[in-house]
Amino acid sequence: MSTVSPIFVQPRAPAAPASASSSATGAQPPATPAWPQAAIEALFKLPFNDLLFRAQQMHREHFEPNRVQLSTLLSIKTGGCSEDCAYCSQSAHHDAELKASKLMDVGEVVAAARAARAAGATRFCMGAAWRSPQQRHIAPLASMVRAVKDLGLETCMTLGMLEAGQAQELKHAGLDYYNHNLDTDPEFYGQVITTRTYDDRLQTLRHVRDAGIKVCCGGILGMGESRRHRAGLIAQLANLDPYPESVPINQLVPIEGTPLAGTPPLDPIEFVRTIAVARITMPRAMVRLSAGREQMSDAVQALAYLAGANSIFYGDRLLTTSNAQTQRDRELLDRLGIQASA
Ligand code: SAM
Ligand code: DTB
Ligand code: SF4
Repeated sequence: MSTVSPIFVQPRAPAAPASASSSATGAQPPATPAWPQAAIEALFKLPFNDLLFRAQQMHREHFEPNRVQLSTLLSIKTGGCSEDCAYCSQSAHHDAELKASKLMDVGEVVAAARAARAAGATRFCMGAAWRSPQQRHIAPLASMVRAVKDLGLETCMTLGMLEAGQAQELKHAGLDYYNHNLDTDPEFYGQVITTRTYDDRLQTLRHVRDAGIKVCCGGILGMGESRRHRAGLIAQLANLDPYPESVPINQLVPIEGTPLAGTPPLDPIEFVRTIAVARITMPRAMVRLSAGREQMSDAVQALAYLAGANSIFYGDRLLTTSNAQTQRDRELLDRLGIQASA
């Protein structure tokens, strides 16, 4: 028997479907949150088996249980970023050993996208180490979107903060998703990033939503935050109206030369709990088991799939660090009887 009242862990109102783009105001949390912080903290406190059972039940109501979507990442502009995100190798404020580079040519991007498609990916995510793109970058970025889409891949970009007009131009080129993470709880945010505010992030999310681009928004676990902060991050995401179509949950990849390099690793059970809580509170979202999989055992990844993760970054590299290798992923998915899906 659970010690937590089942009534206590119900949301105040049914969570908004990810597809229902009802609100013209986009990403602002509503006045009465669908998921109060206390209800999310109560989910975290459930016995692990009860939590995973609920998450798996929720997963089966909305998705094929044995399918995982594959996205491949490419860093199209690496390093030299003016932001000071404490986890990131690409910040000019830190001393990570990294070769900075300019924006790639469209031809190189298309070659990488072709290789990703051949390996089985259905979405191609292009990431740039910018605080925000300059207007002169938008035309080449739009060409990349068009060319990758022509290959039959879904397109995703993550470029930092976007103005409303820039989001509209990328939408016009055919951009399907924009990745812009809230990363952590608003209270903990200032300990990780000082060069922008939480509201800056929310404003870009509104611009993306208003342009009709699907939102990919999640965070990082294992930065030294508390469980209350993890619950706070999930509350922020789940109370977006509508909540994101795609929710990447990253585990910190500690990188030498960054302020978070020596952070003690997060308990893997707590990581899996967070995936389960994301699944329960955002039932129709694709929950992506993102950075940190290389460092995870097969058993922890299997638990994350059981908890409702149904998307991964697939390919030997993330942005500046290595990912779980393709061959290992193929073998693990095969051992689990999980198929790749669109
Ligand atoms: N500059 C853009 C931005 O910040 O939105 C796009 C690129 S940024 C690298 C994309 C996301 O990668 C970050 O928001 C963060 O969640 C994740 N990330 C970066 N470094 C990471 C690390 N060392 N471990 C885990 N996740 C990381
Ligand atoms: C996201 O949430 N995780 C990805 C993607 N969106 C852009 C990035 C992970 C980066 C991991 C560290 C690195 O390779 O630099
Ligand atoms: Fe720049 Fe993005 Fe890295 Fe922050 S996470 S330093 S914004 S590239």
